[in-house]
Amino acid sequence: MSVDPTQPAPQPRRPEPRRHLALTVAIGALLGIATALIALGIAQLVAAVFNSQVGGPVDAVGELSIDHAPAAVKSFAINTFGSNDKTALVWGIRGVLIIFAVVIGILALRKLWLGMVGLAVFIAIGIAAAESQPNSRASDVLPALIGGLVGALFMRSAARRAQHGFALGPGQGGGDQRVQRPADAPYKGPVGQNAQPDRPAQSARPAYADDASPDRRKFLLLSGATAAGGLLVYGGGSWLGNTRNVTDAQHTLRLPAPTSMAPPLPPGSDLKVPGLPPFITPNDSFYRVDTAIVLPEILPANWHLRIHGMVQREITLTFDQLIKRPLIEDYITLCCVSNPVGGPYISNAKWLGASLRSLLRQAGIKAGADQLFCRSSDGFTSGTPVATAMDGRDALLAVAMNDAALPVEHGFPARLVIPGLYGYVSACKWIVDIEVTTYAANQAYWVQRGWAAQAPVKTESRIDVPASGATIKSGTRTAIAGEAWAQHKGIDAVEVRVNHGPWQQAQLGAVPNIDTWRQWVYYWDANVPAGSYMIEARATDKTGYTQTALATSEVPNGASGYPSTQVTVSA
Ligand SMILES: Nc1nc2c(c(=O)[nH]1)N[C@H]1C(S)=C(S)[C@@H](COP(=O)(O)O)O[C@H]1N2
Ligand SMILES: [Mo]
Repeated sequence: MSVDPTQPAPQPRRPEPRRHLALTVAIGALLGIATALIALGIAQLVAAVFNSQVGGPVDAVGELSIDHAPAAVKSFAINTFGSNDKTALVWGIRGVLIIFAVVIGILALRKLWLGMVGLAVFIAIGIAAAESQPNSRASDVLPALIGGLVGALFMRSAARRAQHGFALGPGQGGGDQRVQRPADAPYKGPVGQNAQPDRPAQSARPAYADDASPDRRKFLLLSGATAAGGLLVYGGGSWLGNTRNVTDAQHTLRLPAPTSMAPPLPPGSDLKVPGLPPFITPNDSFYRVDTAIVLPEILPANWHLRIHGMVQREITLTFDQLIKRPLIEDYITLCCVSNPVGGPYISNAKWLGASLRSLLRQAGIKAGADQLFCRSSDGFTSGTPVATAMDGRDALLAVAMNDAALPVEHGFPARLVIPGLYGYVSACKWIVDIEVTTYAANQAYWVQRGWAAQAPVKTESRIDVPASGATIKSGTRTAIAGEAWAQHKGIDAVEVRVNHGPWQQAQLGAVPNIDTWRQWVYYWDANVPAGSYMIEARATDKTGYTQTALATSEVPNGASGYPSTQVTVSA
């Protein structure tokens, strides 16, 4: 190290050793943490770009420690942190890393090469951890290597700035190069004016609080910005890597054949009326409703479902265990309580999943429990009646939809689907926790916000064609068509009327079961004078109940009323 000519001669004595020590630790900590963050951030990003299956160095070290941890440590972690054991481990590793980063930063402040050696040790550990994984590839050296290199470059430039800016030069017994002034010498301001005589405090300022040198300011700015940038890149890299891994996991997931296969769709379930949506909604056009801003990206390997609360035996289910259970296939129509009459928040799919009832039986529900309080990984909750889950309908812990793994936006890797209940009380996506409890004890997300705790689907119908505002030539045979639904009751009839005339029976499509919507069509000859006409429909379910004419809004338990469409008949 060359002697800096701008620095005054070293002083023989440290006037404030404790303060000095604190400053060294603080600057060293900032230097070390900024180095670690930028190195780990870049490493995480590189891992994502190369689509590493090992992840960034923190994940790799985590895996390595899981693989080599003694059984006692493992069971301690699982018992203490439960299904959060991996999260706890990763945070533990991050904590240890930060401590070492601080040590390396302090070392680098004293002697840059010492800091570099410390950093090299970390790069080596990162590389060794990545390469020791069974699924590692040659390119898995790159994250730690490139991250470490960027960290080293930053550390070199920042350490120099710190040494100059704070006069904590190397090889001087730690910071004896601080600018010293006789304690009673009047301080001259930066533009050389005399200090105010009534401001003696200025002359008593500690030397290292002296007017900030450009180097010091640069060091603080550089380290702060680098630390913040490192965090951002780390977050972005983790997210990107996870997204890519989840997409891979979805595509490579091999689901066992169902034990109970859904029958093929009966002919005529699709009436093929132009303008009617298909009987089965393709996954990419299935309606989506949730509170997630950032979709949960959960790897099946990291997924657990915990069933606890008022049960005889608590259960923690892994994804592998879930798909090894007997799997049931069923066509189920899902709809949202906030669907207005005639609205789009309803879709129909073929689901594959394990029986929720059989899982709950295994756990053993205690007397008095009436609510399944389901929690998703992002904190959303839904409350399902125990009775509905247990009454024998196909209440499914679903893993697939229309022969494919669940799309991320529909709950990958697992969600609930229960015919007959609105989604917010039955269809928890990204489900990770079921607490068997009571309605008195727990209020779910939308219930806290004024929606009903109990929300069976209302018997309803929708008119899709003709579109509202359509013009029909008088005397033209016109298809009036749509869907009707009363999940787990089944649709028995749909009627149509024009301008409050007599109700006419519509033809019904075929259905595979009572859990789906049902298409219907009525052919209208339109033998009427030119003018404006209102077409309405109403459904009757298999319990004999006809949907009410009473129009209500969606809050608190679903909209009701006849769907209608207004058309013009031209001469
Ligand atoms: N985790 C989670 N699950 C959720 C929700 C949510 O916001 N978060 N919304 C519910 C509501 S209100 C409905 S209607 C259905 C919609 O499911 P879909 O998006 O797959 O159609 O999911 C239910 N499950
Ligand atoms: Mo909903």
